[in-house]
Amino acid sequence: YNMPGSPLLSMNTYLTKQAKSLDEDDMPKIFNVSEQKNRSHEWQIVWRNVLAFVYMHIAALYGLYLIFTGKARLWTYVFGIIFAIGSALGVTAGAHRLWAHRAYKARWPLRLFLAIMQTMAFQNHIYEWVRDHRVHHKFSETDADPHNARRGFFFSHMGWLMVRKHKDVLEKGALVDMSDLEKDPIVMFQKKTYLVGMPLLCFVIPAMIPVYWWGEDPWISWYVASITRYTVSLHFTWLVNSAAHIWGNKPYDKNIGATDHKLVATLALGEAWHNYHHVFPWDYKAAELGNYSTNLSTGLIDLAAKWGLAYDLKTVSNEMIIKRASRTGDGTHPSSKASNTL
Ligand code: ST9
Ligand code: ZN
Ligand code: ZN
Repeated sequence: YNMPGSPLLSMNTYLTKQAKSLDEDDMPKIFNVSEQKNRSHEWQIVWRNVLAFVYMHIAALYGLYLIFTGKARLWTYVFGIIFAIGSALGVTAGAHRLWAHRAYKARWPLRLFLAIMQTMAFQNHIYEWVRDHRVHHKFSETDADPHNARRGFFFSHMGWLMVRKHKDVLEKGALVDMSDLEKDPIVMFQKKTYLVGMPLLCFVIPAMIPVYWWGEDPWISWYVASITRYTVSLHFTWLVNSAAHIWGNKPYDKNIGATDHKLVATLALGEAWHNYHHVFPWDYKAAELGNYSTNLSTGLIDLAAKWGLAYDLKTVSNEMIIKRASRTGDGTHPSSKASNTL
């Protein structure tokens, strides 16, 4: 019955072909994909960090309760806010714009000042912060991005700090040049002494100042000026990696994940004009729009430049910005017709 050309034979060949293609092509692919997925996106939880974050958040909720029920002294509030802003500037004007992006140059007294403030912020030492951040820019929203926003809000916000890094982060991260930081004695000194400097500057000293200077209760000082101040600052920072990679406008490049988010920009002292920043990372203002109220970090750098402590400030011409916005923007840039007619 199996005459060439008979329907049965063609059915046979069809089935064999199907089975073969499943065996040899599809099946291994299916297995590979899921295997790879499991291997690469597996959450290898680091319990030490999870426990630390759980303690921090319970303590910060208690601290917020102390704050909102008016249990702390007025000066403790003022001090907490000033300390939070100072430490944030060490991250934004220091680790971020100066060291990660080389958007301007700074004389050593300013570098020392920024390194001390960055230590107060405990967001890892400058060298580690910069390495992760350079990798974030270079391999944005891929597995090599340490806080890859494609893995969702929680992962990019804080989840990435509670699991082992994806192998691509380590492999591709190794390609990033860090030799400029290795030549900066202030950065290397901070790295070497971080395990002593950080706990003192981020937790012990800010808890002691209110006690010794205006007689704050040590218990309240610890929860308000240390833990809550630190936890809230971290969330404001983390929003740049989560919210400003998920929600907001894309005036300069609609094809990337990073967005301009005015509220987060204000809270993060100018660091969530993030669509702009990913397109023009060398601009010391990290923004085109907004002013000092939505970009306090630019205010500090401008002041330092006035005093001769910062120099070679890099920026981008209006012409270049408008050209780029009209070529790749989403139409929300002030120069675009779409937004003018809105
Ligand atoms: C924090 C950082 O919160 C926040 C950063 C935010 C960034 C925001 C950016 C936006 C702009 C700025 C906005 C500022 C706004 C401020 C406003 C505030 C009001 N490349 O890491 P390990 C290699 S920190 C190349 O241990 P594991 C390297 O060889 C919070 N290589 O990986 C390394 O060895 P070594 C407090 C890399 O084991 C080795 O791998 N800190 C790279 O997977 C091992 O590295 C914490 O919570 C790379 N990028 O562990 C601690 N990375 O270092 C969190 C690694 O010797 N960290 N390698 O050279 C950890 O516990 C661990 O890193 C881990 C991963 C568990 C997360
Ligand atoms: Zn980003
Ligand atoms: Zn950046």
